[in-house]
Amino acid sequence: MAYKIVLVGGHATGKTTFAHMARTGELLVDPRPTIGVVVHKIRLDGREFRIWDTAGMHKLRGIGEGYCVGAHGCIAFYSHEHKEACACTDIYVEQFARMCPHAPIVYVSEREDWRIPFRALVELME
Ligand SMILES: Nc1nc2c(ncn2[C@@H]2O[C@H](COP(=O)(O)OP(=O)(O)O)[C@@H](O)[C@H]2O)c(=O)[nH]1
Ligand SMILES: [Mg+2]
Repeated sequence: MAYKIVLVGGHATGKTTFAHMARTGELLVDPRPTIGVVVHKIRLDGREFRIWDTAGMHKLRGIGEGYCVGAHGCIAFYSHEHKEACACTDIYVEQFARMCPHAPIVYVSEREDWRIPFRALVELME
């Protein structure tokens, strides 16, 4: 079984860069705003995760909170460099919590080792 993990956060809080790092181990040069959602499969510690990298901008959010359906966990992104975007993160976190009241949410900020939030989620999910 693969865990479904939704990445939420305001624009430019680092979701796509984080997803790229988790997939490739490399920093993403020149990321573009995400449109709707992009789903990636990654493996860590013998587990499989499907990570849903959602758009931060309201106009690009597509079905928005609909992406949360059936999620096992959430990673919420905050950025010191984009403080105004953090208010959006709060809104998306609230939406996630409404849609998936029993799924854990972990919070990340800049340049964190991508494995840490996944391991924290596994502890909470299992
Ligand atoms: N300082 C810093 N900048 C980051 C980090 N992650 C992403 N960025 C920069 O933030 C901008 C937007 O990143 P992106 O991953 O597209 O954000 P998203 O909109 O949340 O998907 C880019 O210029 C990235 O280089 C990080 O961990 N630290
Ligand atoms: Mg993005």
